[in-house]
Amino acid sequence: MNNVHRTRVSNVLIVGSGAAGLRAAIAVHAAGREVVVIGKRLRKDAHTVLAAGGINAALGTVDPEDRWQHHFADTFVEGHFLADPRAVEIMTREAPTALLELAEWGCPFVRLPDGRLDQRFFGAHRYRRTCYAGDFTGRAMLFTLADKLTELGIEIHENQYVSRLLVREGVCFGAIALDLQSGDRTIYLADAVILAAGGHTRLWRRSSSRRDENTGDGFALALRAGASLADMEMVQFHPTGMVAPEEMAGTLVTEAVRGEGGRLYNGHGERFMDRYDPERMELSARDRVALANYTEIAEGRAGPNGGVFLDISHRSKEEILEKLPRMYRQFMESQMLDISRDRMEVAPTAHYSMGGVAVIPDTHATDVEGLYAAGEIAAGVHGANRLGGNSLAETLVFGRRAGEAAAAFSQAISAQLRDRTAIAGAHDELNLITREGEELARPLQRALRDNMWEHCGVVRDDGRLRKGLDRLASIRAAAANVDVRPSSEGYRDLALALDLRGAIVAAEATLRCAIERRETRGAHQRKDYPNANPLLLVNFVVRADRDGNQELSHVPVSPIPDELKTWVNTRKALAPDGRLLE
Ligand code: FUM
Repeated sequence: MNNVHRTRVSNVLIVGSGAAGLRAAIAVHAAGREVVVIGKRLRKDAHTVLAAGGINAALGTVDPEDRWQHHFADTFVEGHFLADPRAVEIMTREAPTALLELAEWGCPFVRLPDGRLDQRFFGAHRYRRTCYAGDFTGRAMLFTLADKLTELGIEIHENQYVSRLLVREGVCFGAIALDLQSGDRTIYLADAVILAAGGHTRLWRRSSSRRDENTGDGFALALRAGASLADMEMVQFHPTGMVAPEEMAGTLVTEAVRGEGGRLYNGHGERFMDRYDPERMELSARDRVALANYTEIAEGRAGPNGGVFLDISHRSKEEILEKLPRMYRQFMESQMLDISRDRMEVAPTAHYSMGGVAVIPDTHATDVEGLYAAGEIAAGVHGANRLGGNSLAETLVFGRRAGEAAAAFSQAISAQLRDRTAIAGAHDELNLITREGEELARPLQRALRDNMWEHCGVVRDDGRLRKGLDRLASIRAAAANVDVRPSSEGYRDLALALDLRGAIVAAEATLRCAIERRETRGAHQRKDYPNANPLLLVNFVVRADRDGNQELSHVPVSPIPDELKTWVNTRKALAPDGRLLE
């Protein structure tokens, strides 16, 4: 049996090299603790690079009436009251400072002629509060953060696949990682670990994530370590993903297109949003626009490739090239389509995990001592529907907070005990999974993605969800017999098998929560329960027992502070459904 490994010790280990992980690393360093970041991909190629349209902060540069309390109210109301109010408060209060700090570090956000940061509209925001760098905002942010890490001398280890977090008597003390090129194993020992490993939206056939990212492995790692997951049914479908060519289907068409005036039409040439939200039209909330697009398609008013049309051709080519350069290139390169002249065909695509690892809002500590979570992997901020631009704000604000909390934890403990049995167990698992088998991981991953798309998509019902769970059981049985061998492609086979295992765990939690939430709320559209149920103002929580069996419970949503109720009620009055707070 192979138990050979290197050891790397630091005060804090960060799993994930996207914006949340890197911002956390800077905070740990600032607190005077040593930190190492490990990521599955290359240094500047985490999922954050795909975040396009912008990052929200109530700076009030374009609309001076804006306040963080308005941002709070927009986020909380459009999240259908399911978010943790404290988490929303922290994010909206601290986003301006976090964003200005990044601008100071050199992030090339677009500026007004007077030098202040420009802000554009995004869906369901009352004011223009989305700062941006063209339509490649995430990439600009990630590059700025990565350069800052270089300046500070913080190490990022690339191509590291974490197969297990190491836990001793309920305390996390590191992780085992496999180098995807060489197969070398490293035991990363740390006083505290921050998971910033993304979500699980690659588990749907149409997804805005790339191959082998956002596969739910972070959720599985956390659950197995003893943490709990919350609101896993809350998966955001972005209204506008590409539909063609087939290999690009699901790729994001940024909301910034609608922010810059883009209009939606169905295959009959009707501008249909006036039937769904006549006030806000294309700048309605994501859940509503996604459902509108889905409905137009499902009721037979689609275009030739099964989508609806997004049109920005009324803007000049110069404006499009300035504000939406990536979109221009994306359609030109893939379809030879000039979006300054022709309409884009689009359809909903799985985009963001709004549920995830349950954390304490202030510190982003999980239920496991020494384990923190930040970014898309963490639950709490978005409730049942995320506002576009809030994810990048979340990465900066809670990346910093998790980093500070993990550093403080590291400072406070007097000793960190390792557990040789836990380390040996992590090796055994990798050894056992490497063997000949009858199945291949890729086709099973595809089957899982089809299953989630068909049975747990934009619109759901009990029958379909249960079928999804049954189908998942057969995929799980087949996955036990997957062929895993080191190949010329490095240790891809092993990573695929591990990804599949994680994906099955994340999919099960999602299906179980989706079955249990017998109501329609935000992105969770139940055909058989078409209304919101006030009794279900709860967060569903998933835990796993020693054998991995998932158990579901629920807890009431935390109450909203009195001083924020008026802001929420004022905002609520602008959106017709739902209730005013007492
Ligand atoms: O459409 C977009 O640019 C996505 C932004 C977001 O999800 O925050």
